[in-house]
Amino acid sequence: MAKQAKHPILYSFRRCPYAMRARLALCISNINVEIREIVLRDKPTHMLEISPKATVPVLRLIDGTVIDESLDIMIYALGRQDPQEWLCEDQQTTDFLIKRNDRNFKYALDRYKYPDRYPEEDCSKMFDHGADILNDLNARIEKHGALVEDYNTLADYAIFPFIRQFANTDRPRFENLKLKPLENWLDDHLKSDLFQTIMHKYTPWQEGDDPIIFGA
Ligand SMILES: N[C@@H](CCC(=O)N[C@@H](CS)C(=O)NCC(=O)O)C(=O)O
Repeated sequence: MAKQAKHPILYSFRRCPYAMRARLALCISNINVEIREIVLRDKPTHMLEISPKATVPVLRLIDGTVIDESLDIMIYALGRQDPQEWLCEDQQTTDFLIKRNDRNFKYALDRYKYPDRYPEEDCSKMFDHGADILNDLNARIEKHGALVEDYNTLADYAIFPFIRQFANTDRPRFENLKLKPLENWLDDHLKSDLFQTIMHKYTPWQEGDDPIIFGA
């Protein structure tokens, strides 16, 4: 008989912004999971069995339920425990900002960062498309202190890993946008204990390894 898992299992990839947002929420909600760092080009068979769409993050609960969308993992974790009130009242703005990030901003980010992957497309305007969204985020932060409320909520944590990638692609070009409130907001996230914790480096998991508990 298969051994009963003691903890939920999280398949994760350190540098993936979707996996980062899932780890942020799991960490803040104090849910201990067995973390299995993967290599994208050599995904574990068990992960592919439980989630054939083959993207990280994937969370498998002890009862066998599989959650394989990063935002759903965040909402699951915060539904269990939400000590910093990331789930705020303004769900409409939160949904709008996250959807725009996951569709429009990610689209521009991929093409700005990896134009070689899109040889048929003209990627020359992708920095500007991303920057339009950054301008809007900057205005919101300038007005409220964070994206939705006057403190960081779900939208901030779901979005900043993507802004990090955009900024790191060409730091001087990003800084040249002169979006100080956004830059400070990003720096605060990157310097936070929470971010340091979720960016711990794990050796890729292999079948038979002893469990490594994340968040413990
Ligand atoms: N909608 C998914 C997207 C996850 C996603 O695309 N993750 C990337 C890594 S950043 C991935 O696993 N890609 C598969 C691959 O590169 O093989 C989510 O929010 O969880």
